[in-house]
Amino acid sequence: MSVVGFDLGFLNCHVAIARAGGIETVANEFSDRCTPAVVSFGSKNRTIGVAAKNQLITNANNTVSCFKKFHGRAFNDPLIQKEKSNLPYEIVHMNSGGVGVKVMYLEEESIFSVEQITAMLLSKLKETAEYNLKKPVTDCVISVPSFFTDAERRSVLDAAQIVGLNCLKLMNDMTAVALTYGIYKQDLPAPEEKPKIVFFVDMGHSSFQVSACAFNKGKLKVLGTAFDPYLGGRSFDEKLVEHFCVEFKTKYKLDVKSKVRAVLRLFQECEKLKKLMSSNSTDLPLNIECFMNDLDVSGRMNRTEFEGLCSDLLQRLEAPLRSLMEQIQLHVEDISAVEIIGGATRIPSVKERIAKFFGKDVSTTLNADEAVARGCALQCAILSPAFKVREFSVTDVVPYPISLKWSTEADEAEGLHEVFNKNHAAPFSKVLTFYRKNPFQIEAFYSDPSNVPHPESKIGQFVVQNICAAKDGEKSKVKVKVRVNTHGIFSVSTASMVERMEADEQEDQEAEAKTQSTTDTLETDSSIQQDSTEAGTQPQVQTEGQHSPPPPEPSSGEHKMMGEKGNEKPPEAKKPKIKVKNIELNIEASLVWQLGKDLLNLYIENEGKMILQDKLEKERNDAKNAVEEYVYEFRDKLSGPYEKFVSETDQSNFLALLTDTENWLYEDGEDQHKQVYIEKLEELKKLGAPIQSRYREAEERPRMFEELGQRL
Ligand code: ATP
Ligand code: K
Ligand code: MG
Repeated sequence: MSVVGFDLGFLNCHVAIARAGGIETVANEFSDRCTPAVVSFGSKNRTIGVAAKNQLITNANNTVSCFKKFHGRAFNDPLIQKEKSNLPYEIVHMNSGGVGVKVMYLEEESIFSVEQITAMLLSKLKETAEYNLKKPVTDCVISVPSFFTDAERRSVLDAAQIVGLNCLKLMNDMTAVALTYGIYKQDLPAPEEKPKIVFFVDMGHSSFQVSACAFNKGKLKVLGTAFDPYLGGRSFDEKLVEHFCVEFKTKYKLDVKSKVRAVLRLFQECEKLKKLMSSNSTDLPLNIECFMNDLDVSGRMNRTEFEGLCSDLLQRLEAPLRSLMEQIQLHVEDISAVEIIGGATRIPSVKERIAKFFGKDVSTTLNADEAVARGCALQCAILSPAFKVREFSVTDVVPYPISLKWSTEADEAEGLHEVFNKNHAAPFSKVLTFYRKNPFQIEAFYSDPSNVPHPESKIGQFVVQNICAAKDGEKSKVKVKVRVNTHGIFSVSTASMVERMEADEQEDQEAEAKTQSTTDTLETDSSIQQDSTEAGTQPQVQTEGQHSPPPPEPSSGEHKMMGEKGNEKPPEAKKPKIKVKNIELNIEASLVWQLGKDLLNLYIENEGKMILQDKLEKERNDAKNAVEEYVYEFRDKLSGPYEKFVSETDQSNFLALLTDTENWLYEDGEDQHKQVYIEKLEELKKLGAPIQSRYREAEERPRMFEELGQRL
């Protein structure tokens, strides 16, 4: 069992692991705790993370970045079409309906779905975790923005599956941060006391998210979330890029946008400039050598000017903050702290705007870059039976109201019901009861599409199969369990048909014994029957949350909320002599987003091959580098410390061989199989080893005597 948390950022990813000492964020092979979300394709291998970022400009067409938002979206999605024009690589329409990238890989044109690209990134993050944990990693918790819809979440889960990660939970960014904040806090109010309310604000590269959380000892509950999914650090970079494009047009007559490479370089320089302005309010230069047409360009900017350029972006900070205040119906005075995280909250004016809104200073007690990954690792530790961690319960919310629509039998009107309202506790399940003679279909959708930042309001269709009329020809009672699961994904999880029949006393007792575990449900059944209408267009809803039930919802029409399972009245003593049998029903789901088993298996197989290819290429390169290093080392030493231990002829022959080998490395030996390099090295070592051992002997013998002499 591994305990690992991954912050899958738009720009920057972080890995946190649990070790004996607690939770820590760990570094990759470049000793960097931040791994860029970049995957680059070459003629022999892929590079991922830091090494790939270095190829953003030199191998622009085959270096994939900014792909997080492709998840769960169709190629013709307006967001995708907008992004497309700014990407240096080509994106394509996958047969599955989603987005893919087209790159040159192993000297062939190759297409990879966004799930595959994220899988590649995850494989690097997994490798970082494995390297630090010194064992294989499977179990993990992965972060997603709280505004991700089911389609996006499913797509990220598919990516995790491709690299063999068992994602125990897709955790909302902000909830992970809240967990990091709360779990070690000593001063939280007792469970029955008024909770401590904290706001969390995150501005990353691609989005702005806020959440409000209520903390008591041992638990946190998310009260609400709000966001601007298109406002992030890169929006500020874009403003600078626009500004300099205009400036360079007049100053140098350059059409920057006509050259992808130039735009990319300008973006990089503007990001650097933006960061510099965070700690510096004076005029700062922007210089790019050989920018276009061999021209060096330069410009300048200062913080005040920058704030002017970005005034509309700063304005946009307020809407999500206001929306959240309205959702939770609290006053600013009720908020104990406003904690900010995310790289872009380092922009002074962003911080100031947030502080101004709340009329109080914002706190930066959390590590702005690592809080998400740490929270994910903490959640993973809580979920893992193998790891001891403080008990802490986390209740998240449903970000968008979810409604169900179902087909009905001929004489009835179509049914409609909002099964999860906005900010309903999650994960959560509810049992709905229908009266049916035939299979029927339930459609799930987001009932307030205008507030969902995704063009698809459908979630999926679920056909409840194998339903037939009861023995007496009447409608059968069908219980359908719907849930928002731990990943924040909706599903119709199970369905059963309740078959009732008269039973004699003895049989009745037997039946009771057999259905002991479902007694509560039986009791509920009889009360539902009393309330049910003949038409049965409205189902009865019974909550079965993994958490305490939400505050009672206003019940409308025949819709009735029942208490949490286990809280219900004990079965009445006198029951009709009726035997009840639950028959499990098949549910056929067709989801808006689904890769499908075959494709997933193909991707798993291909990822395995690519990992192997990368490994082989690395070994080949290492073997080649070993030859090169040997050449350089011996050339230096043959004319230095080894000189005394080799005859003149041997020395000059060896030096000649070294020069030949060096030349070979740049010519015929440039691109050979690993074995060729290994043999080459052996050949050199045959000459080098005797010299080396003569040297060592001569060097070490006197030293040994010296040490011995000192001891005597
Ligand atoms: P997202 O949360 O949208 O998926 P992310 O998690 O990858 O993105 P972060 O790493 O939190 O994003 O933040 C990256 C952004 O923060 C970039 O736009 C970067 O330029 C910006 N940033 C980092 N440091 C500073 C700084 N000192 N001043 C201004 N901006 C900064
Ligand atoms: K991040
Ligand atoms: Mg982030």
